[in-house]
Amino acid sequence: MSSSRITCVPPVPGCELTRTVRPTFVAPAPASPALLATGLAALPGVARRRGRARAFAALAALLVAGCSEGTTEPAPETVEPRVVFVSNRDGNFEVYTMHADGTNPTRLTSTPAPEGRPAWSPDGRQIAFTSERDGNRELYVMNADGTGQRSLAASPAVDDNPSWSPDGRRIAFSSTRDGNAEIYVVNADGTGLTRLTSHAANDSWPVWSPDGRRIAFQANRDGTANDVYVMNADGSAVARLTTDAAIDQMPTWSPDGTRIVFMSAREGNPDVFVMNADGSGQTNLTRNPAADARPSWARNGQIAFMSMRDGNMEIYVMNADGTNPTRLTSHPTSDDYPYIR
Ligand SMILES: [Ca+2]
Ligand SMILES: [Ca+2]
Ligand SMILES: [Ca+2]
Ligand SMILES: [Ca+2]
Repeated sequence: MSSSRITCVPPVPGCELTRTVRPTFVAPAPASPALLATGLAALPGVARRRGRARAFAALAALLVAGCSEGTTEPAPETVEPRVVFVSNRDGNFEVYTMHADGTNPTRLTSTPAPEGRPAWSPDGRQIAFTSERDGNRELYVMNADGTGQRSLAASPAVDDNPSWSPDGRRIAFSSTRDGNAEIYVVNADGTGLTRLTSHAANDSWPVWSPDGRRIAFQANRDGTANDVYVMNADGSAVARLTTDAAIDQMPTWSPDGTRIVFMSAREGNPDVFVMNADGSGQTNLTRNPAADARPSWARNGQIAFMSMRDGNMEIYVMNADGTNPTRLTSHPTSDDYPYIR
């Protein structure tokens, strides 16, 4: 348990309060009677003159309208679960969450259609994912507990690979709505659709850098196999980061933005590689004869990925230098697309 400060804009005497943050934070906790009483004591004369009921209402309004979280500290974030993934263990592909040690797998979707490619919002309160429940692949967003599922920027084309901007306001994704896969950005409320790329090759798998200034992606612009590219968040200044003839794809940034982890088949089978954000220092982290793919880099430095090394698709975590790979799932069906935060 920890506490955080709530401050006021503009400053109001007595409005600064201390609140307890629960291990799993979903929404701001309602002020307790004790908290309200504490606050009332700081409002001179209110309770005496206007009566207890009206004073409580006044303080409640003050807490909503006058107080703003995050003016001195970031808003509280969800602690657990930290891994969202896709599995067909219940008959077809659905989105699940689990704790970072693999415990407490929880199914969030339940449709006859395939769901895929889940991505945490930066504050951990929402999950973007894809679903084919309306007949073709669309973007969806839901709360972290699976409630409130809604589609976003739907089109008859294939819409895929959502990635949140670090401020949580926008989602980058790929879509074939203009003829071949291009990268788009849309506001999290579905407005403001903007196309970022315009190239005859397939541009997909966009991932926002932690500082919000760049987007890494995969494309086959310079050959038949994908390579990893990076561009400014407005689509300008595209730069190629990998040049191997084999497939290089599925990039994800390190939490500090200095490195990019990706999948490459350059050593004969899919492995998880890491490189500096400028493309230098490309290094194989897995070196396993089975397929290793779809890495995701957690804030604590661990890298989650999918591997076939134990006979079917399972989810693993390892240290950022590739040491101590640890299996999180153990199920004969496919467990894939881990996104760890
Ligand atoms: Ca499904
Ligand atoms: Ca679609
Ligand atoms: Ca491998
Ligand atoms: Ca499995």
